[in-house]
Amino acid sequence: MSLLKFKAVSEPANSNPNDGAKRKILDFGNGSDVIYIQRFLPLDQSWKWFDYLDKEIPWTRPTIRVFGRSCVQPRDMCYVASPGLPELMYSGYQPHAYSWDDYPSLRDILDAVHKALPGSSFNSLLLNRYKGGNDYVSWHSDDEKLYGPTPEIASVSFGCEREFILKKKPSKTSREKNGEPVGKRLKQNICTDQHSFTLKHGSLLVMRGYTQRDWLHSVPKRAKPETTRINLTFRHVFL
Ligand SMILES: O=C(O)CCC(=O)C(=O)O
Ligand SMILES: [Mn+2]
Repeated sequence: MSLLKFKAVSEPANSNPNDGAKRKILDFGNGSDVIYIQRFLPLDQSWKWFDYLDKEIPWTRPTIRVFGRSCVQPRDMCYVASPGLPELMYSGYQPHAYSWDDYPSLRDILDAVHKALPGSSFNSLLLNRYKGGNDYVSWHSDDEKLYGPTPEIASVSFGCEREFILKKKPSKTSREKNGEPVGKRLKQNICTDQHSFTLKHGSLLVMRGYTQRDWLHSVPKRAKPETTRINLTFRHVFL
């Protein structure tokens, strides 16, 4: 049985209805933090954008390589990037980079994200579409070199609510280096080694600092069929 416990990040039942528009900053320690704004975009505008993205984006479901095996990625994707950036490559797959000019609504969503995060400048976007509960993204971190040592990743969600889970990467070597008994450390970290968010329609979640270096994240499968969810992750690629 795992000693790790979830810390679910959610609204208490008697919370103020305006609280959803507020930003919550969760400090995960050691220079990693996450911002969550549940009601980042107005709901009606978010549904218009959901319909636009669902219909207009040239979604593909590529074949990727996982542990040396070819498999169809368990969700649809699309990639948009500013001109002149290095190509993105993940799991042996190089997606075509579409232009922001082809999808004007993406610029409007990007503007809203930039307004919420002054000082940030995102120049690429990975879009994911989960067509039901069977679609998912497995444990990973977005720690590719082209995003730099402390990537800021701004994630906007539309449609069906899904669980987004972060768990700390195992760091046995650093524990051993510190000379601490492993069992003691595990007890101290209880309730803080895993965090779960229910990402709402129109929400914004931002991973910052060392979150990609020290944490993994996933959107697990669901037993229920579920409706479609679309997620946009804005990133900054360094030249
Ligand atoms: O769908 C999500 O919320 C996360 C997607 C993600 O982690 C990714 O595209 O790297
Ligand atoms: Mn990711």
